Amino acid sequence: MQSFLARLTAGSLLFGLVLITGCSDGSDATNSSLVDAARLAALDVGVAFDDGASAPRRTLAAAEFTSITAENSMKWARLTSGPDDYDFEAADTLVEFAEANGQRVRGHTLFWHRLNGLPDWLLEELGAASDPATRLRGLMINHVSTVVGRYAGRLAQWDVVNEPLAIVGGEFDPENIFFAVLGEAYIDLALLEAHTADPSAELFINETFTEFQPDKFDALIALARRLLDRGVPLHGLGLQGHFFLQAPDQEVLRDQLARIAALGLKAEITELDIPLSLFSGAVDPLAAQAQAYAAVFNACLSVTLCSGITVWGLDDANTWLDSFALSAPNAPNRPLLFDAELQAKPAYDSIVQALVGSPR
Ligand code: 9MR
Repeated sequence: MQSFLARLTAGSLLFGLVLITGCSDGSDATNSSLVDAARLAALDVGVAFDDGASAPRRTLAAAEFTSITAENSMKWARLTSGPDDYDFEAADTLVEFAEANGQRVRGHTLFWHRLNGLPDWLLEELGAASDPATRLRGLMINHVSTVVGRYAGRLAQWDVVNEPLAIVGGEFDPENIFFAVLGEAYIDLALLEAHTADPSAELFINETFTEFQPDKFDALIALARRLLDRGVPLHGLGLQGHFFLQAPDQEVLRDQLARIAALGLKAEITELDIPLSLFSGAVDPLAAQAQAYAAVFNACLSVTLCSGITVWGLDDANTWLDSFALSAPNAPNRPLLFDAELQAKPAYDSIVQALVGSPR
């Protein structure tokens, strides 16, 4: 009761502070209400970020978030120009940046076959191999031990496997080269090797477009269950949360997060963005976007094992949605918490309020 009262008091004070001071705008981001609210609710609030951003953006990312995900700099294709030619400069800089700011780091991602996640040389290697399965296993083991081993003890979580399932439906993606060569065993291998390389890191499978595809979500749960039944070290499932086709439904999301938690796994929303264009018919689109952001946070906050929410980008001037074929026609999509001038949007306030009013 006492700790509930203490939190209630702290929460009221913080809520008052937010109302009085308005939202943080990045120019005076040293006393972030979002970080305070996130800590109060015991939820990591993260941002996808990369080395090379401007100084004001670095200041904002440092001040406003408790967690950092490398948007691109830890992908296999970015790290390598050949099987053993690694360049860790950008990834190292990012990890050092987060550590200097006391932020958690999510590693993203070891095995992803889509877009620019896969190095060109990998396909050449497999094409030239007399036994592609053995070659692929060897390359995967080398990659995990090199990358996960390098950051062992420093990264809190890894998206070990990204998007194993087809975009639509509940089957494995036949174009997933790892699955095509090794079958589902590629996931076991990746998780087992990652656990060996860093026993303290929490290992995730990160999946996309499950939030409005019940069949695909069921397939993800079934996959997790099979892995757990086989004793494979899996600690969490990430739902990416790219809501550019449809706004989030709080109840559906809460149920999905609860089903992940029911397996004893952590759940995270790992790549959240919600374009403003979804609400173009609303009287106040920014307010509607804010409500949608709050719905995602409230869904997560009602599930104890939902441990983090990461937004996929810092500000509206830098979003993958503006160049992605399906969403580019709506550019500027304006899907994030800060606008192109780095001013906090109503969505920022709405998630602070959700965190402050959190039941936990
Ligand atoms: O936001 C990322 C973009 O800058 C890259 O060009 C793209 C290809 O590597 O990846 C984007 O991030 C993706 C993430 O790594 C995995 N889930 C889907 C994200 C959007 O494509």
